[in-house]
Amino acid sequence: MKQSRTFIPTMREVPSDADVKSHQLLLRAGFIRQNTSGIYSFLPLGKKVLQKVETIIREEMEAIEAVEVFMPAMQQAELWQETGRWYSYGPELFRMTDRHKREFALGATHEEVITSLVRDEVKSYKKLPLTMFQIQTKFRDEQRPRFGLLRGREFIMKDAYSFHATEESLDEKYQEMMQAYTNIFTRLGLDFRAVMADGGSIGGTDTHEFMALSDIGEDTIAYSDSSSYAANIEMAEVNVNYEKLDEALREVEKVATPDQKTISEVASYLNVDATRLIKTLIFKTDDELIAVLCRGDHEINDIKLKNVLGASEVEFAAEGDVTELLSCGVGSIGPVKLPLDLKVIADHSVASIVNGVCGANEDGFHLTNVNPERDFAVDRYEDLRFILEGDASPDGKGTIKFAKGIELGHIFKLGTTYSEPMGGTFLDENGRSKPYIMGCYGIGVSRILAAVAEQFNDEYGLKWPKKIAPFDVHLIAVNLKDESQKELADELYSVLKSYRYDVLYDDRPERAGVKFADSDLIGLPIRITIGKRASEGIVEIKFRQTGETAEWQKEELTEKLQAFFTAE
Ligand code: 9G3
Repeated sequence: MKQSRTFIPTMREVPSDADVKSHQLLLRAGFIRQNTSGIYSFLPLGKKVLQKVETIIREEMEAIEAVEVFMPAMQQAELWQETGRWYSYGPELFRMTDRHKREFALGATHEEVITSLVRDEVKSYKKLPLTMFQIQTKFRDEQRPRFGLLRGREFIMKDAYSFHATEESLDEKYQEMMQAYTNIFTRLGLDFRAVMADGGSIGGTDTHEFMALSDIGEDTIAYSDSSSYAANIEMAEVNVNYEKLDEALREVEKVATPDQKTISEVASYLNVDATRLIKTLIFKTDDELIAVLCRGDHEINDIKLKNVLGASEVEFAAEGDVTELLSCGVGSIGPVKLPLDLKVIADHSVASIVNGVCGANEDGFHLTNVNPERDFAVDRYEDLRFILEGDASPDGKGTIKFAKGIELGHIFKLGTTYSEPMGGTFLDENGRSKPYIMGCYGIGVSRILAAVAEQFNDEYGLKWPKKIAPFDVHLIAVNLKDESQKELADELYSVLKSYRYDVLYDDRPERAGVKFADSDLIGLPIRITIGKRASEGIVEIKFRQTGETAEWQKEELTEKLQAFFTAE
């Protein structure tokens, strides 16, 4: 492609509203443009990377017998009403009505649509398993779209859905998807981890996320420094043996702690370690208030709490509810003498506290020498806290470390979560009607561009991995007014095209400096510069990943390029 004939609007200055490197560079290098908040256009370079990413995904999906479909974005509300999600999802789900006032959801995902398709056609176990996928635009009215393609409101997803007659069949496909995803992210050249994750409101059992390691990632990964254990911190189990101090139990004492509300304030005021404090929080679950206890130096993991309670949502009780319940502020709550009908659930660590400190349920006072079971009852002990760096790894091997990650893939075992309410059933070999057992598998295709840009850049610009670079070669003629340069550049352009290289030929009447700066910004794997030694048939080579340069004879060009592009 001749650069003078395409649309690559590069920018020198850093766009003010772009706050992460990937967003700044994808804008500056002319890959994308923002239309409005969370909504982007892919310009020629961006579209070419998307196509190469989609090709790799299609190859790996087809390799595990997933067949491609394309479903509508417009989804009749009735389908979402069948699963109840029309009512459980709020403003994040774009909704609209047609000219006849019929209601629609703008596709945020396609579980309902694919299940409605399959239930009308697949009636027998003989037609199972069946896996279908699409690469299609999704719409989610995110509260705070940010970081460009990393969190948009209109984005491209590969979403796959599988239908099975048995759990074993789903387990098998789930493992195949794990491997296919591993192949995809490896071929993209990404530094990623597959981590155990939480199914969230999607339900189902097992679920894994594929995280591109990045300090700007919104997710935190807890991984072992000496095993393959890795989990999203949301669901990382804590499997620690808390040693109980061998101390004589002392009498509970009420002490004045004027204006000491936070854990660190009370700990320093009473000169006790935060590990001695019993943090007491009042949560509101679907239908009741509940007291939740953990050690002062720990944080309650609300996702674990939701799963342990089997609630659809849990949140901190409002200050007003707490004052009404306990006639004190949230900073003074303690587990002693709580209302008998208030359920008390505690993290395992609380059981090992001896002569602890807690709120007196009276503003300005705390209790010391408080001992679980002697001074307050706990209905159940559970794993309720966020794992911490330094904790023992739950698999018993090594210590936990944290890393930040960008979620690029998420796979779920859905079971019958959708087939049941939607009447998606088949007849098994005994003629009995059963709901499909399902799985679903997503990849954030447009988000991949940003993740790769986060992992492959330097102060000069982007550095695309060979397999997904928008072009293979950037061919630059320093001075097209110089006959020998023009001649050699045109010759090499047609030679390289004849060898099926994707060439971006910078034939613009621009100063060499501008061409070089744009070339570094755009970040194609290899740059071939035709300059002062053109008459000798010698060209300058620059490898973008390493910055290394070389001089090649034009005769050896294709052979050396072959070696470069076939090298792993
Ligand atoms: C919604 C809205 C946002 C959503 C969903 C529904 C996330 C929703 C989870 C999934 C699960 C899998 C198939 C591909 C892989 C992921 N955000 N999810 O269902 F209405 Cl507004 O999408 N779906």
